[in-house]
Amino acid sequence: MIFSSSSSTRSHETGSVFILVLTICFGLVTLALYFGQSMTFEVRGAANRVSAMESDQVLLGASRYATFVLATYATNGAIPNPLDYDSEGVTVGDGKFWFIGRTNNTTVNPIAPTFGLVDENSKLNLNTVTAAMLELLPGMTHEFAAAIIDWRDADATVSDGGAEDDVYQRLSPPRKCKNAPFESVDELRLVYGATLEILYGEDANQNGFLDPNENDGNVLSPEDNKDGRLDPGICEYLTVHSRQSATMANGTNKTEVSSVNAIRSLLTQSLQAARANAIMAALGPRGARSVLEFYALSGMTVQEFQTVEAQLYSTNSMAVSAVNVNTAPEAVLACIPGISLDKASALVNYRASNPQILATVAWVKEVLDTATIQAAGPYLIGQSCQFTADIAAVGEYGRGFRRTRFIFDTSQLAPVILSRQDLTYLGWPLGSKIHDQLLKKDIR
Ligand SMILES: [Ca+2]
Ligand SMILES: [Ca+2]
Ligand SMILES: [Ca+2]
Ligand SMILES: [Ca+2]
Repeated sequence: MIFSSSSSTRSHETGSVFILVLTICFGLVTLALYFGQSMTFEVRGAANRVSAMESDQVLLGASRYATFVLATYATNGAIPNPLDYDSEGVTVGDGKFWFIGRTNNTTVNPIAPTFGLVDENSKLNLNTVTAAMLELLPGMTHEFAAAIIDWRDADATVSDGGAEDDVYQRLSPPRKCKNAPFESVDELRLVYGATLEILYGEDANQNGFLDPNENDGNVLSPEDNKDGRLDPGICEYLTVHSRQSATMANGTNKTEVSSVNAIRSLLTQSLQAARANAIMAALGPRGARSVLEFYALSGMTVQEFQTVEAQLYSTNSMAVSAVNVNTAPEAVLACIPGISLDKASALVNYRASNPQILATVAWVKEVLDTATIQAAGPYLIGQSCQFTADIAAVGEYGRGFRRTRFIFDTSQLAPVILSRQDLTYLGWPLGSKIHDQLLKKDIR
């Protein structure tokens, strides 16, 4: 019995040691797995950080490329032709970038990305646009248009339906009405009555086309009408950066179109004296109030007009920040005095079917009658000096996504960056097709 008891104790001890060894082994394996997984996360994290740094460098390279494109193709108010430069999946080192663009043909419903630089002069200038023009924008209300004017005007007089200091003081927390010009379009968020719906509409990620969550009703933010068409907010059509240049690229001053003497002098230099006299006679003693009116009244041929067009300028306050009739979407053109929705649509259709005409504004005379040109002329131009490069960038294997919107001014000798805004927080802007292509290449 004693022997039997000792044998049983040894057997128990062996069992205990075995369990102890098993426990230790299990612990070690757990530790090894934990460290293994932790190192995997560390490696992935490091790879993502490297990709993010790559993306930052790609962004920098893309902004320099945009500067080059504008310096080469955007002199004297010209619009760079998207066929002359790369804007889609451009390779920089191991990364890539895209210029997120807008379609020039607004009769087409955008359901996929467009690539290219965006003309800021295709939009209404928030600091000069009138309340009546603002009210014609899609989704705009009379009250919000009035509040926008009150926000930027220096006085404290409340416009009909608008808001000045007393309204802002009643808010929680109270704030003051700015009573000074807008510095960015996003500043509209501070204006009384602003909602994300009015400002950004269905285009929550501000990429200019319909993403799945922008066409699913209330399933995912934003709320949309699920009609298969993109209904953007007013920010799509507004800028604070459009500004005509008073000088040519070579530094010479442009000619004020309403000055009869200055126009006579320009025409005499550019054309035969007899022809210049005939044009001055056609213009009459009053001259023209806008470049378009000048062309409509002058009786010039398109070729004659093109020899002087780039040198013409108007210091009229609306003309300085006027809309480029060659690039503006239908919704913007419809806000211009004298142009209703049907004439805006006629302009866009004519432009879309005659893409070769856009080097001059002369074509507008084929669509609008002289009376409409006289009313709309001061608000329309054919040149642009500010452009947006809305850049999406990724590093190696499509990782480290970044998006930054640069706005350039080309009125000086070299393009200058006016503003730089990080939009990475809005999420992936290039649709599922490009996303899936990048994922397939991510072999890690
Ligand atoms: Ca005010
Ligand atoms: Ca969108
Ligand atoms: Ca939705
Ligand atoms: Ca819709």
